[in-house]
Amino acid sequence: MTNLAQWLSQHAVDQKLASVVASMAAASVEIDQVLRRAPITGQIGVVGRTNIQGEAQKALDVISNDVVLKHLQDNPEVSILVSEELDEAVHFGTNGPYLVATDPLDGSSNLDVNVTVGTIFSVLDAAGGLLQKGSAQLAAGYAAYGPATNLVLTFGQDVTVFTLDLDGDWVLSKEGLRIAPASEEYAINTARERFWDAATKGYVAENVAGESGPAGKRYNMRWVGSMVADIHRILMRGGIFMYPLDSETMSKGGRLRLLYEANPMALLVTAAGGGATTGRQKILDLQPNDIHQRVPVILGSAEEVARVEAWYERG
Ligand code: P6P
Repeated sequence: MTNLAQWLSQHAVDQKLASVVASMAAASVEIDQVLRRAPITGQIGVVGRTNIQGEAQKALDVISNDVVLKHLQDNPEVSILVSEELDEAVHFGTNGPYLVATDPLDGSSNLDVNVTVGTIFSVLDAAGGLLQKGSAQLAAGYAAYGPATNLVLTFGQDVTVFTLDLDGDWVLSKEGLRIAPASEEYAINTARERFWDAATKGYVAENVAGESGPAGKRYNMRWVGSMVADIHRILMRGGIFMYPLDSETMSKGGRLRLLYEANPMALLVTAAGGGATTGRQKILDLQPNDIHQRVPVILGSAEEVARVEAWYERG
């Protein structure tokens, strides 16, 4: 069996970049260990603070952020950290060539009910500054803490999956992951239908119409409420994830964050042959204006994403 270190070496990944990915992988192992014992150690629950997003910070949000911070500040190749849990970017004072943007624990509201959550990260050239397009990412990935703990990585071309073994080693479990171009599954929070725009309503209505409708096939709907869980399912068996701009999120630009949720997931899905759009623009082409900027996110199987884009083109 090939492990992460061997795979990175065999694929001649730049050693400094590989060390950044390895640091995030090591942080994810430590976070995995914390999560799996949290109900025993009592680390479930909120800390009575809100982050810049205005969301109640869970104890595990703060712990996970501290774990990532520890691993990255100990890596001389990383000079800047942008985190969902930190109002400002952290400058480590090194000349490290890389910037890491991360959501240390995405979906943490699901922890109390033992649903899959994850750590999402994006690696960029620090010289490019804090506000770079997603197309400039040098690597992106996530750890999914589920029945198995997976690490899903891309350096822009292929998508590779590792599974955490019982001895704490990341073992290669899938290479060259490709996302199914078509699908019969869509993921959207349907409780928000009253806020949706015409394009979202039109696309979902076609799916709900099933075999006798314009889509000509029966669809199923899945919404975990944990982006990493939904995206992992979509990468593994196809589908589309939608958090479109709606009348309620309009004022904030969307729900999900560009630098450390939308961009890394868009690079992964695109590298696997899928599509990633706001509905009107490719996510990877967006020019960020703030490190915590929110954007609409529609990504997944190419044919499904194209149908949504066609709805937006109708105006
Ligand atoms: P809603 C989790 O808080 C998150 O950021 C994503 O992981 C998830 O896809 C989304 O929000 C869920 O949002 O509005 O359905 O609770």
